[in-house]
Amino acid sequence: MRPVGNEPLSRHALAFVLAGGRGSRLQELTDKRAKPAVYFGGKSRIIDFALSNAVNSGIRRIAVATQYKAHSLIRHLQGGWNFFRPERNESFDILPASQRVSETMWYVGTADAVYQNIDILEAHGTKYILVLAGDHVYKMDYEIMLKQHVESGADVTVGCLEMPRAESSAFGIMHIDEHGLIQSFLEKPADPPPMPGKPDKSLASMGIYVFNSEFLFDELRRDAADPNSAHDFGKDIIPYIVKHGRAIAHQFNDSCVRSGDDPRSYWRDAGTVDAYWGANIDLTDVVPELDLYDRSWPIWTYAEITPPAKFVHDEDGRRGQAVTSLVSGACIISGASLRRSLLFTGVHVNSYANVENAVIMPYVNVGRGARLRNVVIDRGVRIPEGLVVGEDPEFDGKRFRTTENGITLITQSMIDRLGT
Ligand code: ADQ
Ligand code: ADP
Repeated sequence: MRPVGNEPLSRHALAFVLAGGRGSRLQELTDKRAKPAVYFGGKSRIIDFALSNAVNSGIRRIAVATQYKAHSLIRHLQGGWNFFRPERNESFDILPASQRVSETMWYVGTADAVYQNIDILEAHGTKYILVLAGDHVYKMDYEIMLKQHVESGADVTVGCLEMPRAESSAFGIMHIDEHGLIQSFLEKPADPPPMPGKPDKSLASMGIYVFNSEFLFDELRRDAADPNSAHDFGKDIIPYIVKHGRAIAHQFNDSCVRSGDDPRSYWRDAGTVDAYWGANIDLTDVVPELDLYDRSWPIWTYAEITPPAKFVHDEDGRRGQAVTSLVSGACIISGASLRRSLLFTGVHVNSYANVENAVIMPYVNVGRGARLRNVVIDRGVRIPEGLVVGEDPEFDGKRFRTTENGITLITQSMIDRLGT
């Protein structure tokens, strides 16, 4: 298929979403699930943002590579993302690492995850392939990036953003010239080089790339034959193209969002417990930076059919109430008080409980009289009656996982250990 006339380029692109990584800085939140499957924003999982961006940008062919603890992720994808129709030239492929090439190999690195599926990608025959990371929360119109890629004649176009230098050593860091040509690329440097004239900033790769498909296949085959390669985009493929070809930066900013109801750009890694808590709690702001209510850029997801959230008095007449909070379907707040909190589906909060600055995943039960502050609570946890968290950091640290910023992560196995 070749683009004709003014047809959007997205119709000639396939989005290949890398969703196999653990995201170990999220600690126990990724013990049972990959980072892309971690819950975010009350109704969604992290991967829904990259997938929604793809669909909202007009892309109708998507492949998702999974590896680490993929069960929860695969069930989510099958439940919520199965609406593509082959008869309309649409497709949605879930590609678990399945030893398709050799009998002994899982996906070695991110490039290998694409390489092992080349035959499937060739069969789709799209002119462009957009490689995406499934583990960031952001809104971005990929059509704008595809356009730049085609107009600049780049071999690869790399999405990037300015980031505080102090936070950028977990990223690929680049230098570009005045035309956006990438002149150097360092994968996760211990001491990230600053941007010219901006000593506190570095230009970081978002881990998203646009390639012409044929060029990508050639590069992957070259890389696969290289015994010294880790078969990773950030470590191998991108640095090689920077040296031997034309790698061009696509800078993420407000102009990468189609001006709809909400023309502001938003991007978060949400890769640590602190960042994860912060990004979720920010949604309770009166005007949050990430507008989930923007109907011009909906975040699609698998949503259970649930009854409405319910707020009731308890038997003593105490009000069940929530202020500055997001409360999802099937939650019941009975004689308890919530402030600045985000509740996913099916959370029950019982009488005399007091909850503040809390991110609470689906189907948690908060027992009577519990006082919880500055917490992230994993799915299905049963908080015992009267538990107090967030008032004595030292004591919290002994029983749960507390972060530098004083956020406490609570999982069911930590609760189970309390009794012993
Ligand atoms: P990292 O984020 O550290 O750096 P990586 O761990 O390779 O890169 O993860 C990238 C994406 O691939 C994630 O979405 C992850 O879930 C997925 N993934 C990891 N291993 C996989 C595997 N074996 N199979 C399938 N999917 C896998 C990269 C780049 C940096 C860039 C950052 C931006 O290398 O240059 O700055 O992304 O976050
Ligand atoms: P998480 O990301 O929290 O692991 P899952 O989507 O895997 O979320 O769902 C978690 C819970 O769903 C499990 O603890 C289990 O009780 C239930 N569950 C697990 N497998 C299935 C299944 N095949 N069908 C329905 N429910 C399931």
